[in-house]
Amino acid sequence: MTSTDVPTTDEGAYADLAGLAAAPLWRQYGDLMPAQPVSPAVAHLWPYARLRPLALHFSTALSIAEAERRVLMLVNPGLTDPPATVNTLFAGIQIIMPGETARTHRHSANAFRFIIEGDGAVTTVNGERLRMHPGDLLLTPGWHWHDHAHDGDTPMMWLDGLDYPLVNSLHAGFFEIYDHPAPPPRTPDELSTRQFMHGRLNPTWLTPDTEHPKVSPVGNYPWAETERALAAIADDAQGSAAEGILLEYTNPWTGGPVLPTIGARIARLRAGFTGLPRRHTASTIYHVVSGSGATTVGDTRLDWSERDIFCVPGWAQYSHQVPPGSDATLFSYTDEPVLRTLGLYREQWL
Ligand code: 1HN
Repeated sequence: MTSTDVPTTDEGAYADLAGLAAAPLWRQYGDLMPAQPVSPAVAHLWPYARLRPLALHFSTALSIAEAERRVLMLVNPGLTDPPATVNTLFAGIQIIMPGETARTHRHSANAFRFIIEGDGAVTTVNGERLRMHPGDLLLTPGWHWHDHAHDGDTPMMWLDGLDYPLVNSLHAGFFEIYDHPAPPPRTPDELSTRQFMHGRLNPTWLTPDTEHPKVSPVGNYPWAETERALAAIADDAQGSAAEGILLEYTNPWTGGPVLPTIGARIARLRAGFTGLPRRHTASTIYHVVSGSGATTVGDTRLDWSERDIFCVPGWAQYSHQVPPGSDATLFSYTDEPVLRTLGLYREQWL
C-alpha cells in the first residue's frame, strides 16, 4: 500500500496505524489510566539464613575482580526483567572477605549500605575513609567515587540499597571505573560524620552543596548514635500507629531525607505491637535488625526474623505485628521522597 491509499476496512485501518508506529487509544485506555495503581511487584521475604551460606560459597568460588561487586540481588518475583526489588529500588547482599578490595567506581545511581555483620572493612567515598560496623548506615550518593577494602579477619556482609531501577527507567544511568591507583584520602577519616553527628549543631564554615541540596553531607550514620536516639525516647513517645517508634535519618542541612530518591528509617516496634493497616504509593524495603514478627501485605503474610529482608510494594495494604515478649527493630528504605517531590504521594488508612 502506498501512503495515499485509503483503507476500506477497520482491520486494514488498524494495520495501517500499526505500520505508522501509531495506536488507537480507545483500545488501551483502561490499562493506561487505571483507577488506582496496578503493580507487578509482589510482597516478598528473603531469609538471611538461606542467603548467608550462598554468599559464603561465592566468596571463595568467585574473585572480587571477576565480580566487580560480589552481590546477591534480591529480585522481586514480579520484577525480573530488568531485575529490581521494588518498582524503583534495589536490595542486595554484598560480601567482602579479609584482604579483598572492591575497586573504585562511580555511578549516577544513589546507593547506601546498611551493615549486617563483620568488622574491619572500610569504604572510601569521594576520598573520605569510613569504617563500617554492624548497624551503620553509609551513603554513596550518585556520582561519588567509592571502593571497599577489608583488613579485618571475618567475612563482612551488608545490605546494599540503590535506586538504579528508577535511574535506569529515566535513562539516566552512567557508570565509570577509576582506572588509576587509588588516590590518597582527601579528608581526615570519618570527618563528615564527626562534624554533623550531633544533628542540631552544624559547622558554620561549610555550606550546603547548592547543586545537590538533597544529598546529605554525612558519610556514616553510626549505629551507636542510632541506638542512642532510640534509647532516648524509650517508652515515652506514642510513635506511628503503623510503624511504631519510626525515626528518619536526615540530611542535616535540610532536615529532609538522606538522598534525593531514598528515605532511610529505623523503627522500634514494641513487644505486642499491632500496626494499623494502611497503604501508600511509596514502596518500602525492610531489613530486620533484631527481633521477629510478621507483616501482612494484602493476602500474604511475611513472617520475619533477625536479618531477613522483605518488601512492601506501593499501594499494597500492609500492617506489622510483633508478638509479646520482645521488641523488634526494623531498618527500612523507601522511594517516598520521589513521590513527594513529584506530588504523587498518597496514603490511606484502612
Ligand atoms: C554497586 O556498584 C555496589 O558499589 C553495590 O558496592 C551493589 C548493585 C547493583 C549495581 C551496582 C557497590 C550494586 C552495585
